[in-house]
Amino acid sequence: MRSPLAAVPTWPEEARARYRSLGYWTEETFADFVTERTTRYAERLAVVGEDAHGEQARWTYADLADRAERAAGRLCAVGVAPGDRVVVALPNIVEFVAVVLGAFRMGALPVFALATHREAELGQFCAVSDAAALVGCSGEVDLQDLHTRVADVLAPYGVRPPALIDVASWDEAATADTAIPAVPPAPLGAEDVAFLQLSGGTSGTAKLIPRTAADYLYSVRASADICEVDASTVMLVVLPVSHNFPMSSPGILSVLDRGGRIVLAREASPRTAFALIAAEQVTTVALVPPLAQAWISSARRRRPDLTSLRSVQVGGARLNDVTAQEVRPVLGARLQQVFGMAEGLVSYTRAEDPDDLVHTTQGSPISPDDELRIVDADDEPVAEGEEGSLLTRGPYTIRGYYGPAAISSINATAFTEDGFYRTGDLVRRLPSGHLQVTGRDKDQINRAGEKIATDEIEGHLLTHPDLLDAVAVGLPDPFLGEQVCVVLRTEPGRPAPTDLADHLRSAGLATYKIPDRFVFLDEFPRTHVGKNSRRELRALLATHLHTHPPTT
Ligand code: AMP
Ligand code: DBH
Repeated sequence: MRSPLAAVPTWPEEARARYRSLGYWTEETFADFVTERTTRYAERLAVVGEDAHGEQARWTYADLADRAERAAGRLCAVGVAPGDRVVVALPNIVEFVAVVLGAFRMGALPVFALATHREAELGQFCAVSDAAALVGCSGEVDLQDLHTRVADVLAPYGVRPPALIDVASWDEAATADTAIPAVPPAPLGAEDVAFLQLSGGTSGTAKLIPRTAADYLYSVRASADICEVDASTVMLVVLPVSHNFPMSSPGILSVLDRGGRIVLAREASPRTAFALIAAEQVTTVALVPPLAQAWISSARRRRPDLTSLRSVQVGGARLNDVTAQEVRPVLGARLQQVFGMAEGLVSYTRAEDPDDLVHTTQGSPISPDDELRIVDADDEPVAEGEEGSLLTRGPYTIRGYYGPAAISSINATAFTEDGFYRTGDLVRRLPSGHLQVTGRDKDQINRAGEKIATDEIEGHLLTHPDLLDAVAVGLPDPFLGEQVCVVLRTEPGRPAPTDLADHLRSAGLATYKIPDRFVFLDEFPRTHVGKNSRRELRALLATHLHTHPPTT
């Protein structure tokens, strides 16, 4: 038996009652959702993509129900019980959908990791969530070895290693699946925590985001309406499918809600994506800004057949106005900007918005009951139209991160006393109500839409014996948005170490976090405060590197 879910800061009863009475929160659980939709749309095609063996799969909703049922049985077979956490670290393969719906079906809670995460990240997620199982796919990664490394990370904390499930070992063709137990109904209610999503830029303690069926399915249904998802929707997924954006904004869940079709791509290159769009008559796709740029420049050269494409969503990082204007003429589809966060709030430009707002803003929130405050450093509202820090609360925005006791101090600063989430984003609100994301006041780097906590990289670097200090800064990059730059100081007279990327890799850090640049300075610019404020130092270093670009 694993420990029960720790207590989670949640919406006060008054807010819950209001969200229910407004019809936002319903009694539908994810288990209900799986059963009802796969029955309702049984004959329709649900998921197209590669399976764990690299074979093409095409599953109807009935097939999906069957695969989910088997996945649930396989979870039970390794000892996963309802309420247990299951860390899912799969690439964009059809088994991802089966495992997640299977977990929902039996009431286990997926923890949405990435296939690119390694033991440093997976170990944290397992430790914080006390995960009963880790689901991966061997092939690109030696899963047994990774599992051993995760167990090594967990041992000092006295956390039992999770059971390992390798979806590549599943033999779905075998008829003798008698070893798979029958699955009892899931015991979760709609307002119980149903899964844990990751917060970008997870630092010292992994911040896991507890979402319920009531709050999440509200955002999914409302997103489906706003984004006009219906049975004719064919959604291509090129971003890592476990990210909140392709999951829910409107994402694969709204496609399943409406009986549309999901097309999973294992990689996001224009060549692969364009072929899939033509072959599967894809109608919509979600991209991060660097991918939008890459697609546009490739489409100009190749002139692919993208006639089926109706809308292209871009989000995860700020899209520049020039790229925004090129989407329709070059890709032949409507642009929709999406500004969202796994903690909740999602903002969309709407089909009826005038072009200039679609090109220059990140839209307006999903819900009339999303409460937004744009404040200064003292939490006082700024004048209308001015830039300020965005705080938000509402029917699908969490009131606290999940975790053992250590998380409560994080929650005390990440949320206001009256339950507003401090997004860490600087925004301005136009008279039309549209938001523009103008910057950030959190210690995070947004590299091509992947969020990276500066202190995570710094912490791992500082374990290197030759380094005295390390500060990670995001430097503007025309393609990535930001690149990861670390500024380092060694003992005077000591040579600069050359093995830092290897050092980080062997610490078990995902490759996307490995810095793009290592810059050595004899001295760091001084901050005004006597004590080192890392935030101030980071700002100074970013300015310094701007005016003295590194030559390396
Ligand atoms: P996470 O908390 O990891 O889900 O990441 C959400 C963060 O991504 C937001 O708080 C923003 O900082 C950033 N983000 C998402 N979409 C956009 C966008 N369209 N423009 C600018 N930043 C964005
Ligand atoms: O970046 C994100 O996390 C994000 C972007 C767009 C998100 O969580 C979302 C939409 O729901």
